[in-house]
Amino acid sequence: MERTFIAVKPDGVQRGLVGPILSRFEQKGFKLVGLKLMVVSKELAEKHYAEHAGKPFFPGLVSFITSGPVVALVLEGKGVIAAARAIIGATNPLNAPPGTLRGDFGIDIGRNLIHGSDGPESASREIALWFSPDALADWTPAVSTWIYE
Ligand code: IDP
Ligand code: MG
Repeated sequence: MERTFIAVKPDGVQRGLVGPILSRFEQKGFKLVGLKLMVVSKELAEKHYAEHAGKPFFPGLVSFITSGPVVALVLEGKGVIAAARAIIGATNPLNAPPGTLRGDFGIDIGRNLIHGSDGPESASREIALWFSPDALADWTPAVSTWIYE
């Protein structure tokens, strides 16, 4: 089973969208294995977004992501990395179709509500960066056999 790292960014928390966002992943059938609310340090923000260091939007991105609490989670399921990106939608919310989280809830690229790992390497790196292994729960939802054949 694959795992991915998701974060509801400060705009999503401030706007009271944690519940609706988490619901979409739960309703799809993905399993929560890690979940916490935290204010992100500058150090963690810069490590998390290291691939964007040096880009014009980087300083604003780091100050935005550290500006209030985020909700960090790890999801597990078949194909969850790509499926979560599809549920989240395009980086620019105005290009994200209705039905995606960014398409339904966002307008500006710098207020696009959610982060989701973009591949297996970034998922492993980001999960290790945000969660210690003992903070992730190994469990089997009672409904598993009604989601997977
Ligand atoms: P992603 O979140 O869809 O994976 P990335 O290209 O990895 O998009 O960019 C990381 C985050 O940086 C975006 O979610 C967005 O918040 C911010 N960002 C990306 N490009 C721009 C930009 O051109 N202007 C402002 N913010 C940007
Ligand atoms: Mg990205």
